[in-house]
Amino acid sequence: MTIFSRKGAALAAAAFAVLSISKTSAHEDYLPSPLGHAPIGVMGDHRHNEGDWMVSYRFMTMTMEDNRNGTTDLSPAQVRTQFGFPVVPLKMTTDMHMFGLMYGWSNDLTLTIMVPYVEKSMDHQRPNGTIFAAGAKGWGDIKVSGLQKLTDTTHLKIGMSLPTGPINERDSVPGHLPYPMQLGSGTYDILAGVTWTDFIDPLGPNTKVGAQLDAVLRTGSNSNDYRLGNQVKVTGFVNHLLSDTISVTGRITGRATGQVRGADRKILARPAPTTDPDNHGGEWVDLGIGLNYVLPGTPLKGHRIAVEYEKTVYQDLNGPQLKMDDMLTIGFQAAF
Ligand SMILES: [Cu+2]
Repeated sequence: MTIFSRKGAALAAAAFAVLSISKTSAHEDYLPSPLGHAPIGVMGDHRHNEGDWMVSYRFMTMTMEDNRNGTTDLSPAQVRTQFGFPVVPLKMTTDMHMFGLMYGWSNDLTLTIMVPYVEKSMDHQRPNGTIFAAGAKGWGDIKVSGLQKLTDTTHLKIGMSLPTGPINERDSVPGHLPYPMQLGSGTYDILAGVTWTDFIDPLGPNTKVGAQLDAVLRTGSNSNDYRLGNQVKVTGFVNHLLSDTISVTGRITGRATGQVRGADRKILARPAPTTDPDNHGGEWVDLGIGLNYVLPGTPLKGHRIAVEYEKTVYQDLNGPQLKMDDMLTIGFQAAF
C-alpha cells in the first residue's frame, strides 16, 4: 500500500517536473498574437498543433425586443388585431454560458466540443395589459466538430449537434413552452462550415481578415414531431493590431433561419405568435465590434480575454416575431 502510493507520488512529481520544464521552454519567450483568433463571437475559427489543448469559456447575452412582420414594425395592439394573438411577447433575453474544449489531433485536424448552459426568459403582455414572464434554464445541445485543414489559410468544419438539450420545458403557461424557449433542438443536427483567415497585401502585417460560412442542417424530426429551421450564416471580419497584446475587431454577419416544420401538440395553439411553427426564422444582418487581449503577465501569460458587441441592423422576419436587438460575448481562452 505504502509502496504503491510512494511510487504514485514519485511518478506524479516526475510528470509535474517534465510538464513544467516543457511548459517553461515552450512558453517563456513566446507571446501569441491577438491576431491569432477571430472576434470572440466566431466559433471554430482556428486550429491547434498536434497535442495542444485549449479550454474556453464564453458568456453570451442576447436581447430581443418589440415585434415585426417582414420588415414592418408592429405594436402589441397590431399583433392582436392583425394576427389574432391575444398574448404578445415584448422582450426576450437569452444568456448562455458556453464551455469549450479544443484538441490538436494532428497538425491538420483539431477536435472541438462545446457545452452550453442556457437561460431564457420572455416577457409577455396579456390583453388586459398586465405582463408575465416565462422561461427555462439548463444544459443545451452539445456540439462536437472536427476542423480539417484545407490550405494554410482555410479549414473545413464538419460536426454534429447532439439532442442533449430538453424540448419538454414548462413554466407558468399551460403545456410546453413555445419553440424559442425550449433549450434544445431535439434532433441530430449536421454542422458544416468553412473558415478562411489571412493577411492581404494592401492592409499590411498588422491587420488580419477572415470569413466564415457556417450551416446547421436539421435531420428528421424530434420526439415532439417537429424540427427547427435550418440555419446558414456568413460572416466577414477584420482584426487590427493596436499593440503586442491588444487588437480591435470589426465584423459583418448575414444569417438566415427557416421556419419550424411540424408542430408540438403540447404547445398550446394560438395564444401567442411564438406558438405558431410558421412564425419562426427570417434574415438578419449584424454589425460587430470587439477587442482581443492576450494576457502578458504570469501566471496567465499567453491566455486570452476577448469581448464583442453585435447590433442587428437589418431583419426580415417570418410572421410576427420579436426583433433581434443586440448580443454581447465575453470569452476567456487558455491554451496548453
Ligand atoms: Cu482553440
